[in-house]
Amino acid sequence: DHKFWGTQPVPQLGEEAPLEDGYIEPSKPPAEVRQDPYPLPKDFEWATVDISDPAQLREVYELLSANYVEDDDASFRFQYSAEFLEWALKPPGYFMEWHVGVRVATNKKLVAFISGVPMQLRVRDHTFTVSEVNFLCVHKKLRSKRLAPVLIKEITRQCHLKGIFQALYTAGVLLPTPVSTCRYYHRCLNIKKLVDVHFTMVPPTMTLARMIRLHKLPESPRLLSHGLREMEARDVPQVAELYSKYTSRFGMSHIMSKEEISHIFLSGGGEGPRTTSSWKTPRERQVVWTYVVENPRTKKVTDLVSFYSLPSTVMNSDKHNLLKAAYLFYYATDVAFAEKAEEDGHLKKRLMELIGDCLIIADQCGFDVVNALTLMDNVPILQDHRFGKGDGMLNYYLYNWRTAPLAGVNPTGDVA
Ligand code: YNC
Ligand code: MG
Repeated sequence: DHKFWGTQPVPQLGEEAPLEDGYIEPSKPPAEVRQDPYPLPKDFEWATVDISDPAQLREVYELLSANYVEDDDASFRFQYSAEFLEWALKPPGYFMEWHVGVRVATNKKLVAFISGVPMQLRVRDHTFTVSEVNFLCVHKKLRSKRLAPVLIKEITRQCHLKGIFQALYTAGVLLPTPVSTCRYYHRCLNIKKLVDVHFTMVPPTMTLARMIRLHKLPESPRLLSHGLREMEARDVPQVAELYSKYTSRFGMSHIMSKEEISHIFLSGGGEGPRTTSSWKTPRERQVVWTYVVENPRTKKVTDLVSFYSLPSTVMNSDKHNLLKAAYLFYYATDVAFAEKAEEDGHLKKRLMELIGDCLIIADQCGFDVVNALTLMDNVPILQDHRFGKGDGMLNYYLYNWRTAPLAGVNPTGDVA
């Protein structure tokens, strides 16, 4: 049983699907929101983390590098870069008060963290502002002391203080109650290294050489001749429209303003101007890679594809210490709106090309693996591009919002 989650405005496990979508508990007027922070165990104190201060950003980076999410066998641990954290935590309209830290009172060491950022979320036909809660982390030495519920209650209070009463979050663990569940898939690029670090293995019916051959990719993207290039600031209006139209096809989506489109697809660490027509600009500490296809004749942006960099620490290899992983992110194509595109297989064909080019670019940029989830239009593409089914699941949760489950995978991990 869930001593904490049982008290929260979330659907409880086993509850029947609601007849109507809506909140679970009503929003509170500002005067009724609790004004003082929740009490922490003695020796600890709350501290808003100022991510704009490089020293404090570094502290969050270090806390997460040593204590954040690991896979089931403790072989790999996410190693979000400081540039990634800054990109994720400072979208347009962010609140510093939603970057909540816990410090040791005596020496001020940062030992726990939780964050929220505001976003517009559409769930079926309702659109509302939510807090996207992420980076919940408690130092390994302070685990199982019920600190996590205090952090969650405090971020909730900070959201309420800004007039936000709904939230979106994801977790690998099963809690009451996912609105959708996705499985991770992995496209191996650097086979030799992935075998060395036991990320994958050579099947008994295969040799390493054959496995490498099977996963070999061309050296340059196929859609270059159709106008594939890096996204630039001038593309923002067209990308905003294409993104919004494409994602309206799904049951749940992030509604993005032009400012967010620009932040999400164009900012994020990368040094140097994005004004080149090349597709492979060497950039230090780049977080997100975004490409568009611009029809050379009409100058219309017809496609969008992106991925981000999220490396993992390799915990038990003496050959390698970092697994360089790219995660397939948003994409969109106007082929989806052509008549009968889906029936005639045009949509799948175009997505195969777009995602295929993503793999080629990630390979050329030195990534070891490309990861993707069973969401958007990914499912039929993954197998054909030699993605392998992973062990990891990602559950999506809504706080204080009821809706019937959204398409994803069933609990055994098979595509529904
Ligand atoms: C989790 N990931 O079930 P019950 S994902 C939420 N998300 O409560 P204790 C979690 N709840 O079951 P520990 C959770 N993991 O008794 C555990 N819980 O009701 C629940 N790991 O607390 C758990 N980061 O402090 C149980 O556990 C209670 O010391 C137990 O701390 C947990 O960022 C944790 O995986 C995860 O750092 C902090 O294990 C710790 O184990 C850790 O005794 C490694 O807690 C890193 C890690 C989680 C990544 C993520 C999303 C977080 C969402 C939080 C919920 C947000 C709700 C919306 C709030 C805003 C509302 C508005 C408006
Ligand atoms: Mg604890």
